[in-house]
Amino acid sequence: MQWRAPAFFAFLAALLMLPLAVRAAPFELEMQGKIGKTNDPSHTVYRISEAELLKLPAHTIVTSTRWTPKSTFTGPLFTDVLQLAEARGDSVELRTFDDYSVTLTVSEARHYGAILAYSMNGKRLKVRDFGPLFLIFPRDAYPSELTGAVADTKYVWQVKALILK
Ligand SMILES: Nc1nc2c(c(=O)[nH]1)N[C@H]1C(S)=C(S)[C@@H](COP(=O)(O)O)O[C@H]1N2
Ligand SMILES: [Mo]
Repeated sequence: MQWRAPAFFAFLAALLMLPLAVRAAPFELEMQGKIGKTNDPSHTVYRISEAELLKLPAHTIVTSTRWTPKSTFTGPLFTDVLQLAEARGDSVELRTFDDYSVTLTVSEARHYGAILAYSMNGKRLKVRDFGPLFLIFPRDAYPSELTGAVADTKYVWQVKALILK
């Protein structure tokens, strides 16, 4: 019977480590450009950890988008994220993991209360379903302003960096 013990403990160890392997690595959001605060050795970038982003007050927008049915999106206000690095620019370029880029004004994001959503219907967004961060506007509340070809360019998923201009 004694030979079973090592096998049992190896099995137990593998079982305990499983969540570590399955869990996605924490994401980071990078801010650059006209920012007042940096946290990297070159003093040009402010890296926001996932933990720091999750600590910001969570806001909710219930809306459909062109890609998703009516859903509850949760995340910090986009303007609260900008404040983490003391952003000064009037406009901000969003860059994504799929190399898309669009530039918005900070005032339009503030006006509509856009959020950087990390979850949809209570589930964290994965990179393959618009995660880790999806810029959401209250489209259903302002259909004439927030639908159409120009507005569509502003719903940005897979956000990885914000460049203040
Ligand atoms: N991450 C990411 N977000 C994005 C895009 C993209 O290519 N990647 N395209 C933008 C543009 S230009 C528009 S019009 C719509 C495109 O959506 P579609 O690819 O479903 O047509 O999403 C916007 N958000
Ligand atoms: Mo587009």
